[in-house]
Amino acid sequence: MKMINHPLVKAYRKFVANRTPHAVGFIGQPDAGKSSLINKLLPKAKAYTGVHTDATLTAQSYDYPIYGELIDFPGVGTEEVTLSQYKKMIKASNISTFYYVFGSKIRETDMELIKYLYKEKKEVHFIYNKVDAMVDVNHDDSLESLKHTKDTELKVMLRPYIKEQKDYLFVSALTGEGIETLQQQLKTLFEAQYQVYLEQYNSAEMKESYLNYKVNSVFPKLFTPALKEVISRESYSVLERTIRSHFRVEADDVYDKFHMWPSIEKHIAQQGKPENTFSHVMDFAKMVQILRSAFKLKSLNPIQSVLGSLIEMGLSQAFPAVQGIISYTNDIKAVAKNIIDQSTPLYR
Ligand SMILES: Nc1nc2c(ncn2[C@@H]2O[C@H](COP(=O)(O)OP(=O)(O)O)[C@@H](O)[C@H]2O)c(=O)[nH]1
Ligand SMILES: [Mg+2]
Repeated sequence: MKMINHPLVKAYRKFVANRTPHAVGFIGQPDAGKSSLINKLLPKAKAYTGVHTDATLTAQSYDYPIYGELIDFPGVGTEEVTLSQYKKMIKASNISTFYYVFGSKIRETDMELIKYLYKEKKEVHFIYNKVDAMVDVNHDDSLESLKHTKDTELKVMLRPYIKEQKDYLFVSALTGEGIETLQQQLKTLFEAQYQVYLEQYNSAEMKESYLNYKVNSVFPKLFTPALKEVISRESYSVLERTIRSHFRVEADDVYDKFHMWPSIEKHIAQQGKPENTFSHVMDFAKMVQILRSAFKLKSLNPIQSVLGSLIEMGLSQAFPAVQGIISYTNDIKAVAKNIIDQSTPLYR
């Protein structure tokens, strides 16, 4: 079966990844070398480096081999991005693990943000970049003792807020020093995240939540002003196509599953002759209820007028049609579930 590259499978992989940890953020001081580090880690990445890079206001994402992403954030403590905007950006990103990159002394703004990261229960690691340029002006301290001084500075600054002992990873994006260690850490990190992704991918809850989301979001595409026309002409193939393509299910997939074509029309026919109706008010309420439970809708506001025009045409015709549409949607949902059940979580 061709489940590996099936568009539905690709979409589901993305859905799962977006709901599980799949990224590591590089944040920290402006000009510390965040973008340079990403370029060093991912030779194919072209993160923009240089003096004015921190005018970049948005975080940039770079694919990590096999699984995950490295996210290049703008610098902390610039005029372009205020601290509160920065916090919002972190919150919106949903990233659980960060590398905080330094290229010079810890500042008040750094501390503010680090405190925030811990408050938000983020995993934070520290990098001291440009270790190649770390020289003692008096030339009487060895590199080891300079590193020791930096580590001590970090520990002293963090002590009031963080119980764990935190050390710098000393690296240089220029000479490559420490990059292998960083790569090892990232590998371990992404492997752990990938395990979570695998479990989630195969969980019944995640599949159900994806399929329900699809059912919910196809609704506005079906209940458009054109629906009245479709129902009165009893030509449902447009709706069927809309539903299939929304689920990214192809005609062949449907045939494989049913060995016959399901159709809205067949569903309508199975329901038998509709009763004659007396009360439009009651029928309207019934239709709303059917739609509510079928689509788990919170608000029917956007389709009120569509429902209104269905009622106008006489419910005896609209009712079975709406139920036929719901049944067909459930058929396609079952086909989609079948495809996902047989698919592999292979990410990239
Ligand atoms: N000496 C030295 N310079 C570096 C290193 N990493 C980055 N730089 C330079 O520092 C400047 C800022 O780098 P960039 O990656 O844009 O920093 P960002 O603002 O944190 O993304 C650039 O001119 C880089 O060439 C390093 O490890 N050593
Ligand atoms: Mg940058």
